[in-house]
Amino acid sequence: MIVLYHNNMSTCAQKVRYVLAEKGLDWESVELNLRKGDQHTDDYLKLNPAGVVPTLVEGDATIVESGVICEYLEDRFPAPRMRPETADRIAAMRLWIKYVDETVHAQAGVISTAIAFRFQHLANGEDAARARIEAVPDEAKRARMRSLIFEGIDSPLFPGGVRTFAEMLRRMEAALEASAFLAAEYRTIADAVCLPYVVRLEHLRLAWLWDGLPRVAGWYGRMRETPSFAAAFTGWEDPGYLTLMEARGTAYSPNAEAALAG
Ligand SMILES: N[C@@H](CCC(=O)N[C@@H](CS)C(=O)NCC(=O)O)C(=O)O
Repeated sequence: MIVLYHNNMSTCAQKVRYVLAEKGLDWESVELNLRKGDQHTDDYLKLNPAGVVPTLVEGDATIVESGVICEYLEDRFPAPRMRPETADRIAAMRLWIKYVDETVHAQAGVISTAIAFRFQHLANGEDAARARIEAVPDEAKRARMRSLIFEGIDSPLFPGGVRTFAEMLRRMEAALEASAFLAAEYRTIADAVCLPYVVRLEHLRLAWLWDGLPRVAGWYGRMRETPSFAAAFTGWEDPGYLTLMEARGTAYSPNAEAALAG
């Protein structure tokens, strides 16, 4: 049995849920409340020493890192195929996994927290928010959280976040010139790992970022129509998060535009 430790709105969990759905796999859900800090308990840190979701457990195998988990699933359950067939295209798929993990993912945290999630952190007062920040093991991450939670869209980190997404979408548009999906003529793990960030932009009312990028718009439409989309995304959406992102995203969309222009 596959057990997935995850969170309903986590982008990295969405990637893995999408691959699980594409492969038609049954799995058991263990949901962690990331706002309460479930990811920092001793038991969970034994599974995932970085204290993040997702973690996949299958028998004796414990697999961390969403991109690695997706490839593990591809190796264990090769049908339907989600890896290109030639070495150069497999390399292209892996570059997407590396790019979103190393560059895009942190910036999703930047824009989501600056625009919307900071209000959840601050809901119980500044002291509670500070305590939550200090529980994060990584020093650089703590510094980032302080700036984003207390300064919001005025954080010096915010413009770089918006620019990263403009660049990601430009790269996607270029890749989609060569093939219907990001690394092949069919959906691969490259599509699964990029999709959550495009969904997040839409939730934050930043879909205007792909105005003028018709291939991205077409790709997103096709990805949304797959049955796996409902299984990985809409079926898990938290209405409270969506309302918050919509309200704050609408209010701050002009600031994001200004950040991009500046
Ligand atoms: N590189 C990791 C990143 C995982 C990650 O940052 N997960 C986020 C949710 S999307 C998380 O657990 N955040 C909780 C925290 O940082 O305390 C992966 O791809 O699995």
